[in-house]
Amino acid sequence: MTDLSVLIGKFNVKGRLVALQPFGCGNINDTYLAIYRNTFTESQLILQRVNKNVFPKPKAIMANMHEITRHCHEKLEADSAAGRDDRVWQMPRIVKAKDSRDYVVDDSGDIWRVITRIMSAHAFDVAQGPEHALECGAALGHFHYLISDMDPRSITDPLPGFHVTSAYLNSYDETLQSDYAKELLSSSMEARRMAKFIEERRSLASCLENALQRGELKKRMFHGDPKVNNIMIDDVTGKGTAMIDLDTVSPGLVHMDFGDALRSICNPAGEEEISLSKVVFDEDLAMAFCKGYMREAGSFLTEADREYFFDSIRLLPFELGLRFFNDYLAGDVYFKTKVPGQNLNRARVQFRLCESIEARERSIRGMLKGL
Ligand code: GN1
Ligand code: MG
Repeated sequence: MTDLSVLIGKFNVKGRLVALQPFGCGNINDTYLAIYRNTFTESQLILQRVNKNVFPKPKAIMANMHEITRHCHEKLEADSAAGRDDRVWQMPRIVKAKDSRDYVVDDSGDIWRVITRIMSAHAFDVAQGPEHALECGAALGHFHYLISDMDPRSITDPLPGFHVTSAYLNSYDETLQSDYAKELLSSSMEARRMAKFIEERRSLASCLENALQRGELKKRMFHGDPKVNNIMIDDVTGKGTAMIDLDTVSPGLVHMDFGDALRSICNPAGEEEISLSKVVFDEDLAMAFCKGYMREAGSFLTEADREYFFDSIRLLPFELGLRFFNDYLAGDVYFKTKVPGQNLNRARVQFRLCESIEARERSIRGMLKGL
């Protein structure tokens, strides 16, 4: 077991460590909050172990983060100096190790990093209401603007196959062949219901990939994981101020971000709800989010981009449900779980949300047209 206080001591931080405790509820990396104090001030930092079972090249993740934060910090400073913004947009900074590297490697070969915490701001696990949803949209739109002119060649693919829905289907098909998966399917009616849900929607999986191949959509830089608790809201003004969790920022379809943010924001019951009747796609929250997003990103989206917005809203809950269900059948090897069957339940929630979106298709399409 790594001694965390010894580990964080290898980073270049001033003051005395007064607290170090688990933080947040990410499904992938291990995250801790560290509080340092000296006579006059306090600093709060985030210590994280990059999950090497998920990210095949953790050092590349750090090189990417270096490049992304460098690019965005420069742009943020230029915009702020020119008085272009109505608020202070923020982004975490990497705290260097004492040997000047961006990370520390522990005895088991794991990569640890320290980044600054965005102060006087919070991220919520579920949407708090339309004002909050609008600010989440603005924060994502502004983030897309910030990364829009990055050179995609400066980024190493953090997670090959990430958000390629057809690739998740292929991997699910492989998982289905295992005895373990067959056993789970034969013993659980709910698991069989999930499998049927997937079979009925196979053709959905490649709708955006096909549009990309036809040249109707093109890749831009995207965040990859813009769920509601990765969007920081300023405590004082209530406005969006930063996007966090930058591990998956890479070239991709902004649609994946758009659909993923709506998947998370428009389901106030959250990803762990047991009672499916509470899982409903909230159209008021969706409209508020879209208004905020379009205000910041509307200028660089094409007509074709907008054509595929509905498909992305339906696709992302399907994709995440498929990923959760696949992980359940594979023995919970990817997403962290606390109780048995948690990934099965997470899949149930996402598929229910997908059904709720399908039932509201006409109304959601109408709302999107009006943007
Ligand atoms: C994972 O890191 P975290 O917990 O925010 C996952 C996302 C999922 C999300 C669902 C790299 O995100 O794709 O949408 O769980 N990240 C990765 O909660 O797989
Ligand atoms: Mg993440």
